Amino acid sequence: MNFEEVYNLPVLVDERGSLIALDKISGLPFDIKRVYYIFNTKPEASRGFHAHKNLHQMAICITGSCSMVLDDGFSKSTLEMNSCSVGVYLPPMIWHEMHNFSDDCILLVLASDYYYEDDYIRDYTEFKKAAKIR
Ligand code: T46
Repeated sequence: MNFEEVYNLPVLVDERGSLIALDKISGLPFDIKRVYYIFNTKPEASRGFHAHKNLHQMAICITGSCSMVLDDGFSKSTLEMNSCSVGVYLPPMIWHEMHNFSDDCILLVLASDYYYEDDYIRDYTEFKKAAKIR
């Protein structure tokens, strides 16, 4: 992979506890237009299995754990997500899959644009072809 996948998010700690604020100024590589979160995922279920053509995203496991497979069409890596102070950056044209959700997993995702189904590549063969000609 030729991009920085894992971001250690800036934690503001004081005597009351901790707070993380995310925007472009604090290091996020895009402006946020949409936020969604995934929860109550069935133990045997996996999600994702697509890449985005133009969307930039940051995924943060707020509670619990899951694993994230990243694939740029040439190499794959698997990241264990179990910290609310670590963000996984999902730039365009990265095939991603989420597996092994714990019961209590809440996966927060910050996105650079609104939801457009046209932005998804959900076919792996099509993704591999597109990744090769970039
Ligand atoms: C991604 C990974 C990390 C909407 O209507 N609006 C939305 O903003 C989103 C994200 C989804 N949807 C609808 C589309 C489907 O009918 O919600 C349903 C489930 O979406 P999907 O099957 O794409 O969910 P995941 O978990 O496979 O993928 C999601 C995001 O869609 C995707 O952009 O990168 O999480």
